[in-house]
Order: sequence, then C-alpha cells, then structure tokens
Amino acid sequence: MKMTFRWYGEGNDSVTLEQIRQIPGCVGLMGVLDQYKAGEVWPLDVIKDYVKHVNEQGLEVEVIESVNVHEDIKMGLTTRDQYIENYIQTIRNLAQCGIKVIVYNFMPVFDWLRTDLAHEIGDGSNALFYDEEDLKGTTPLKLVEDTIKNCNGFTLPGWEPERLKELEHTLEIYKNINEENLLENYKYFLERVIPVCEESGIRMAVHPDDPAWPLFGLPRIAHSQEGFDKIVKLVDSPANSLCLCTGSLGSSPDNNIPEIIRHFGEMNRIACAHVRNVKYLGYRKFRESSHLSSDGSLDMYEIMRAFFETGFDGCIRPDHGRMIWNEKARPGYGLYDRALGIAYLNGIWESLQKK
Ligand SMILES: [Mn+2]
Repeated sequence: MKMTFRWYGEGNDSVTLEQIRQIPGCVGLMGVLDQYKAGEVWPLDVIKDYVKHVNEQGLEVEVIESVNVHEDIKMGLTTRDQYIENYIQTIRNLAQCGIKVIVYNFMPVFDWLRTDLAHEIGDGSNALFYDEEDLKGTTPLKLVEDTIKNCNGFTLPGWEPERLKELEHTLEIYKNINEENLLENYKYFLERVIPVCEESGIRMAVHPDDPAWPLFGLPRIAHSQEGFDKIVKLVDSPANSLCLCTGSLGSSPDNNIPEIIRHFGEMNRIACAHVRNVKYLGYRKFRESSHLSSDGSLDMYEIMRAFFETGFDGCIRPDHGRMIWNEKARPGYGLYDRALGIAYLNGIWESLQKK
C-alpha cells in the first residue's frame, strides 16, 4: 500500500507540496490537472512539467484523478467518437509520463453531491453533509448554483461553472436514457479505451456514485457490488478497474464495504482507493466524519484489513476531511483532518503488518 494525498495543483490548492511531504508516511499524490475541460486532450509537455515539479519535491505521482469523460460519451451522441479519440490521446500522454492509474467516473451530470458543505458538527468543526429531504423543492440547476456560491472561491470537481450552461439541455436528453442505455454507452467507451490502457500500462479506475443511489431520476449504475460486477464485465481486463471509495459506497448502509473490497480485491479489480468514514444520520441522510471508526458508521479497521488481506499494493489516500482548527480550504480538502486521517490509517496498517 502506498499512502498518498490529493492535491489540486500550484495556485489551486491551499495545501502546499512542502506540507504534504511532511505528513508522516505520505509518499506521493493523487494529482489533478483540472484546467482542462472534459473532452480536451491533456498536453504531453504540461503533464511532464507537472510530474517533474511533484517529483522534485520528493513526492511520487502514479495516480491522476478527474480525467473527466465528456457528457456526449455518456449520452452516446454521435459526437462521442472525437471525444473518445481525445481521451485516448490523454491516456497515451499520461502513460508516457509514468502515470499508472486514471480515476474517472461515468455518472450522468452530477459527479458528487452534498446539500451542505459546512455542516456544524458541534465541536466547532464542520463537514460535508447530505440530506435528501433538502433536495425536495429544489432543481438541479439551483442546487449547482448554490454549490458554486459556497465553495470558498474554489471550484469543486464536477461543478466547474462552464459545465453548467448546458445543464438544462443535458437533463432533457437524459430523460430518454435508462440504466441499460448508459451501460451500453459505457461499454462502447471501454471497448475503445481499455485496449490502449493495456498497451500503455494504465489502469482505468471508476469512482463510485456519491451518494450511492440515483439522483433526480438520472440513471446511475456505480453504487453497489452488483453494479460494479456489471461494469467490470463490460470489458474483462485488469485495466478496467475500480477506485474503491469507502465514503461514497459507504453513504448507503446497504453496502458492506469490507466485503466489497474483498470481492473486487480478489479479482484484482481495485486499482486505487479513497478511504474515509461517514456517519449515518437517517434515511439518505449522512455527514462526513473524521477517519476514526468510533466517529462514524464504518469500521475502518475492517476496511484496512480487507485491503491488507487481499494483498492490495496500490495507492490509497484519505478522502475528504472535516474543516478543523479554523483552516480555510476547499470544502473536504483541508490539510489538517486529512493528515490526521493518514496517521490513523497508517497506524492500522502497521498493526496489520506486525500481526
Ligand atoms: Mn472518493
């Protein structure tokens, strides 16, 4: 297991590389180059400079996140072929720079969703929060506008303002797309992309739906063991893998996370992992918590044990953290609580290794 940290890039993150390298046991990053819109080619020289810059700080970067799939690919429009070509070029460029895993999602419109980005926990800290009740009477458009307004000036992955202009039109098209259609479009994409990955040593890692159920009547297929079983079968290759995000899957108490880790771990279909805890507050209502098992609803020891016992040797990172100690940062992505998460997860790992 390699412990890493998500970083949004120079000038786009309140956390510095110097701070990240000082976190005990953190060897690298899961990187993001989110200046590129979905469908654009990430230029080779830009990726090269980025990796060089990170390496110079003594950190590795094997995983790149948020190589977003253009909505036309998900919707199966005729324009998808060009976007797939571009995606393939980005895969080749990333591979040339030593990247081994690409995290992406195939969620229609909404990457991830919360109804409150700074929910007070009661000890002066706050965390991301979701209550399906709060969505009643709102529209997808209004929700997205509110999310942008509440981001402390940072954009959130999946909520870039330029993507929103087309939102209404896109929602209209999705009215005629069901889960089966989405799986067909997904298969079309993977059949073209996976052979290139196999050839260039890259693994595609699909991130689960967050929260782990359908929203606004949009089709969503990546939020359960059954759903992922269908996805890994679309193209049967270790390059067609998962980014196992415990907090996203764990937002639904129907998901047994250690069991899911063992199931896909034994199949060699987990390319990387996001590890965090979540606290259930009721039906389709939860908030994020510190990583500690006793602070949330997930058993983090059993989660790490499942990774350990299935021989997981990829990159892991703490996922979102609470906002603590008056830190000002992108919601979920402060330094302090995620660094505490790393110390805790590394502690569990050491105890597993010494057993
Ligand atoms: Mn995640």
